[in-house]
Amino acid sequence: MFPKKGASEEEVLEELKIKTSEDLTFDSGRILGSMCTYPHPLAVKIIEKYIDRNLGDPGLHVGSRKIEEEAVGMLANLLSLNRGYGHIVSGGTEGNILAVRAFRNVSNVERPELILPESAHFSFLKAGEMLGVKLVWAKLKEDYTVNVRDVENKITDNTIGIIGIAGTTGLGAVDDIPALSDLALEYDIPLHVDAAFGGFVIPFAKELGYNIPDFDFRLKGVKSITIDPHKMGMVPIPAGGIIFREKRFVDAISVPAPYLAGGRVCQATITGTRPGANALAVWAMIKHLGFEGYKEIVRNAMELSRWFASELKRIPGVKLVREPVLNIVSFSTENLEDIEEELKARGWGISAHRGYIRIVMMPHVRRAHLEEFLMDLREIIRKV
Ligand code: 0PR
Repeated sequence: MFPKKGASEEEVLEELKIKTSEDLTFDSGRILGSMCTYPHPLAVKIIEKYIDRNLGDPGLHVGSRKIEEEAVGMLANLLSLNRGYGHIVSGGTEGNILAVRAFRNVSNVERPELILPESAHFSFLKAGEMLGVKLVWAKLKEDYTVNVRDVENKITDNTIGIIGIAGTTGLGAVDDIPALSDLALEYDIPLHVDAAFGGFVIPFAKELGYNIPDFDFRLKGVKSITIDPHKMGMVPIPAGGIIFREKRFVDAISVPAPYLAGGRVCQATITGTRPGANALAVWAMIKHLGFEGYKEIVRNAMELSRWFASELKRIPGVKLVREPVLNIVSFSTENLEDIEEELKARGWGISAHRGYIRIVMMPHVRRAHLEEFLMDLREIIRKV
């Protein structure tokens, strides 16, 4: 019911406190299956300070618009591109939708088709439905990366784009993007890389010596990349990123908004009014942490996931779905549903809906939390 009279601040805050006490919080160490984390304190400060900035009207907030451009530029650099075009958006979903929209709009195809791995995130289901693009699913290999030969077999005159994934949602697997890029160049079809999760992991992990295939704009067939600061980038929700290699892709999704303060303004994003503060926070975190800072975050996350995977392997009845590539470890057990239920009853924030339990070593996840989790898991497996 919409209240007739307002309550005091204290009353409102108290009611919220009670109602949100049901939420799991990141600092509890119980959230093990999420791709989000508690944002960096500097990013939180920035959100509060610049909460009123609206990138939907860039003529009003000229400084913020330039900062967004710089943030996009730095993300492009991280992804091996001198100059990129794009936006800080609401998340990986919007990034992926914009890429499919751009590919569809630059193509001249009546019945557009998109080829994507069976492991693709469900945001592409939304993209396909909203944009009238038929999704053509490519099979996976035994290691859960896309079967490039199957992708090739599915190319037709109607193919408007190919999707590769650098860090799949379920397993953190990285597709053979170099091979997909070759294919894309050979058939002259644009390749979009969904690095919503992997974008803030792979560049640092490679630098640390982990053997992960190239996935970024170094590969000439890659025309766009989704990279989310609100996952491993330590920035508050909402903060996604979409970077295009060429301006023509952004032009293809831009609509005029001429009455806005900037005059002759165009908008390419799905959202109109959108938070400037989050784009500023992306900029600030990159400036503050730098490559070295993110590398340390990724070093911990990667080392923790290797240790966790080796511990899991020692538990009878537990099977890793595959060796971890990034900081995601997924495993299955017998009677998985019963085990999931019991883990949840003990307060663990996990899910097993894909037929396995996915643990993401986000920055808030510590070894002590995982040790406690392993103890519970061993005990439950013995019982069930
Ligand atoms: N692409 C990939 C590879 C993803 O994993 C995700 C999200 C997206 C795109 C879409 O990103 P947005 O959710 O930012 O639009 N993957 C996470 C997942 O499904 C999202 C998530 C995050 C789920 C935190 C739960 C959670 O607690 O696992």
